[in-house]
Amino acid sequence: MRSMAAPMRSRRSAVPLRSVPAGPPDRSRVTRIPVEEIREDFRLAWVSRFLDDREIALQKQSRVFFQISGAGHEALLLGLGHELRPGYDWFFPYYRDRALMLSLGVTPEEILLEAVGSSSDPASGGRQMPCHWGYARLNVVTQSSATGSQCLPAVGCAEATRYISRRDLPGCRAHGDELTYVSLGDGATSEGEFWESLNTACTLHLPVLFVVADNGYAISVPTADQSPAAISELLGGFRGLQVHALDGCDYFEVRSRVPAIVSAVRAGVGPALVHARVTRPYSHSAADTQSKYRSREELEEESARDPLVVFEKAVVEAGVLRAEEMAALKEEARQIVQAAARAALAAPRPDPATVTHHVVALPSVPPGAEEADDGSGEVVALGEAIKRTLHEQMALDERIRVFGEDVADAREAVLANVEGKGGVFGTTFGLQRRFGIARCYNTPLAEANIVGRAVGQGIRGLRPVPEIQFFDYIWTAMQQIKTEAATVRWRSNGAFSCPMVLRVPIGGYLAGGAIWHSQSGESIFTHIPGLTVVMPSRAADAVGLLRTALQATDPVMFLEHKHLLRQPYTRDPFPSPGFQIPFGRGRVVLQGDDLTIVTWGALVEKSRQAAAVLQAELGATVAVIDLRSLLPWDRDLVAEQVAHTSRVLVAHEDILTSGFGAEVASWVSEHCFGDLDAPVTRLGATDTHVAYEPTLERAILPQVDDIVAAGRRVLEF
Ligand SMILES: Cc1ncc(C[n+]2csc(CCOP(=O)(O)OP(=O)(O)O)c2C)c(N)n1
Repeated sequence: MRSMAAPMRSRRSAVPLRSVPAGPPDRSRVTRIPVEEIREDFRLAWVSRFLDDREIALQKQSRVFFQISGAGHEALLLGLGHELRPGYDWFFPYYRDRALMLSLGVTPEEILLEAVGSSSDPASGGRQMPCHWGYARLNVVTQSSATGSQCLPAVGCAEATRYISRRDLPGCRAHGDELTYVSLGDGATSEGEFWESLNTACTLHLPVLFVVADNGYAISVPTADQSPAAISELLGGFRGLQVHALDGCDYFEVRSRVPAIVSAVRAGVGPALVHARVTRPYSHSAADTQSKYRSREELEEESARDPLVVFEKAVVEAGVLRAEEMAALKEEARQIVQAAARAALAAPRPDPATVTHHVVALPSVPPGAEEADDGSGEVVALGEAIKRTLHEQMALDERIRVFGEDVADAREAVLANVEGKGGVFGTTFGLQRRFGIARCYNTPLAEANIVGRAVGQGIRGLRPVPEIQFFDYIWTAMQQIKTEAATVRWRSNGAFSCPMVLRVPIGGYLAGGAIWHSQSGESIFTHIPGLTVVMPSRAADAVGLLRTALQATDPVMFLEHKHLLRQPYTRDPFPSPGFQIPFGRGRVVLQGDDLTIVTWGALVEKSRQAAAVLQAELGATVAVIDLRSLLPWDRDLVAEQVAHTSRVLVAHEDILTSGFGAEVASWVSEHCFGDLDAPVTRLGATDTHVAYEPTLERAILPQVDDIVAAGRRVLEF
């Protein structure tokens, strides 16, 4: 049965690698590196390895709750560290980048503080698993767990470098030759976000250093099962990308090859990708047992290439240090880790009362800002109001950049001779012409790319305004919205934040929009802590909310109802400059005594019409509340109205089941029960998708008659 246990031969052609050189060693590879650096890195390599060992031991004692190692990646990362500048370059690391963190100046104690979950852990204060790095002082950006999702924010960060370094912007800093480092495993190169990031890094010639640390596996899946060839071979068609394959187990090879690669990126030649073969001597994580899927022979073969073994052998064979000196360095590393573990174990644990800290920081709006409108502005509808506010705010704040599919006017070369596009709804019309292509630009047709790049720019202090062309196509950006943008502040315990105003045309009543252009679905996003979700239904609200959104330091989802953009009933005088609307503040559209309709978006106007019918038919006066802001939402206003009318109907365009009305209704039932004279009632679309043919669409989406019927039921209960 021996053949069954033998390691599978790789289907793909191997990247040529040198491990321990056969024959007489080339001494100069070693001797040209200052001996102090060799000592320091050998010691750090062992600090890294001993940190792994210590975490594994502590996990067995239930004093650490997860472990993922950096073992086998040390030589690559320490070699790279010499060319990278902490607090100057920007870092979007992978969880195996333990040795790089040490090289950049993270202390062993800081690393263990995250492993034990201490409140003193600078990366997350006990919120993230070990090895989810994040050190603001070093420009190491807080890391999520989603493999590959770091690549697009990294590209956005590099875009920010270019933009910021040419301007003097408040709160933003950049150096002309800084680079953005992003690393990932061979498995993560299968993620679409990686490819989307390469696309933009190459198109824009951005200073990004991609490092793929290829240890041959993604948990138990061999690299050969992930892709048809080694990543460095697959990338041949990426014009402008320098691709380098090297032996990441050989510290001296990394030291000799990386300087030229990095200086080309710094010089502005464009992005580079290093594909480094490394090893994985420990299992994927403490939850994995690699002997279940890797043969003994394979593991033995790999252990001969262990970078720590290769490092020592090269140094001793070159006669630079003696074996005893290497042993002493190793012993020093052991002591360093022991002391760090003692300190980390004695460090304070987080206070459970802090779990709700740093979810979101709502922007403060000056008192009276909502009344600060003299009504003298030109009367405009919702879409025009949004457009004018973008113009106004971009003129005031150079940190704002608008980007997405079709948002620009036209190619610069033809701009003088054409009208310009400015978005499929015309909302961004004229922004490129007025502010230039650096401030309003088109992106690839790739929603994750759009939002992910906004994440990186927001983290750098810019105020990105990405646009998703239609809500119906937002899903490929979901990982960037939910996993990245919304969690940045919380997962870093407040060390990082991610401002962005994500503008999203939404909703139906278009007669023909169908399933792919008419969906709602705001409740999916109101379920995401860290996001703010607003949905104005008229011009003044749009202006006031957009001005506030552009001052937020966390992501805001700004939902623009397509059907409302040009409706005359959304028109208002364009508000005076000081006018703003705080998040979480609803508006009384109609006063009434007998029933409160709580609504938002397109149903505000329909509810107003329904209220008139109910008054005419039943003599009932109906209050209509436009929430405007869904996350957070105005519980106080709703409670006040329910106390006054004792009857409430929650009406929305989104489908009924798990619509946001369910949240409002359940809150009212729980907190306003004593005020109610009738069951809290909900109205929404049928639990279907939105159809194309107009009579079908009418049957699906709530109409005025439906609101009247539901209102009547509540009133007559
Ligand atoms: C998007 C996503 N899918 C799945 C996982 C679970 N997961 C964590 S690590 C990992 C394998 C990653 O392999 P690779 O990128 O090769 O890195 P390595 O662990 O080998 O260094 C997987 C599947 C995840 N974290 N994120």
